[in-house]
Amino acid sequence: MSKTYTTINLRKEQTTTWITLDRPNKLNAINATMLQELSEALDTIEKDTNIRCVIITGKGEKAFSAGADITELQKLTQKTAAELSRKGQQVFSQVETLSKPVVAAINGYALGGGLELALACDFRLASDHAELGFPEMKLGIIPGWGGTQRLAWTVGVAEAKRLIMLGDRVKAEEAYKMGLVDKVVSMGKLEAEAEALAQRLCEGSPAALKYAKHAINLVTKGSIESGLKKETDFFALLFSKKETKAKIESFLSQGNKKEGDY
Ligand code: CO8
Repeated sequence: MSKTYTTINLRKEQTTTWITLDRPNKLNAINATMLQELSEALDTIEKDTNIRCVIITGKGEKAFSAGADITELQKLTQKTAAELSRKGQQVFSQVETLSKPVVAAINGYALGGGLELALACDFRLASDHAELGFPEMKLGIIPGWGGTQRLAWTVGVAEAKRLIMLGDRVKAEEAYKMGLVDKVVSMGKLEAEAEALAQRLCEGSPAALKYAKHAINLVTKGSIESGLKKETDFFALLFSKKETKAKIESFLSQGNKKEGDY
């Protein structure tokens, strides 16, 4: 646990470890380094029997994570897009299959890859100013880190199509009503609520929690494995299209603040 990371930071509180996505100036956008560091941190946490629960959050009050780092997406080819899609899927599957419960404390925007990370967690608490969504459509792409599969499993196919195909962004209260988050609290209470949930989880037997999580997750298997492969194929394919590059470039040069303007 002594390793120093550059894009995340780890904080141990008794039996709970906090992982904070730590690129606040970029709204905690997930770049390749962050994916790698998350993977290494999760490996360390898996092996440490003193850690019984994990909480993932974002630095600052603005964003959990605004998604994949769009400046890195700009350079992708069909081949490297497939590699990055698989890498993100593998890291988020590490979250999903970690033998300890993982809580997402959503402290602001959870968009695109940020929401995909939150969806891989076992529990999602959101601050009341958080906004969640999949803006990929405006970039001419689709969620590539498990979002097409885990969103549909979490909120159903109809809502998944609305959020992904229309790019509708939902506020925390609406996310709660549709089952996308488990509880909404004020920003000031988010940390304490996440700690309290982690404490309750730490009261459970580690083995029982591990097997309960594993067994419940089996409900998604079969379809998720083939779905993840297809998601990578489709995601990468979009990087062979001129329109994808054009949309990403246009977003980066002009910004895109108008909702629903694809
Ligand atoms: N990537 C890189 N930088 C980002 C991102 C991002 N996703 N989001 C925000 N930033 C940066 C901005 O460029 C800005 O940087 P700077 O100050 O240096 O110009 C800084 O963060 C602050 O952002 P804004 O000034 O834009 O803040 P606003 O409050 O005006 O707007 C928004 C907040 C609405 C969240 C806006 O930042 C936004 O729309 N961000 C992009 C959200 C988005 O489209 N996310 C989806 C990305 S695609 C994705 O996640 C795909 C996942 C699967 C990948 C599979 C890989 C193969």
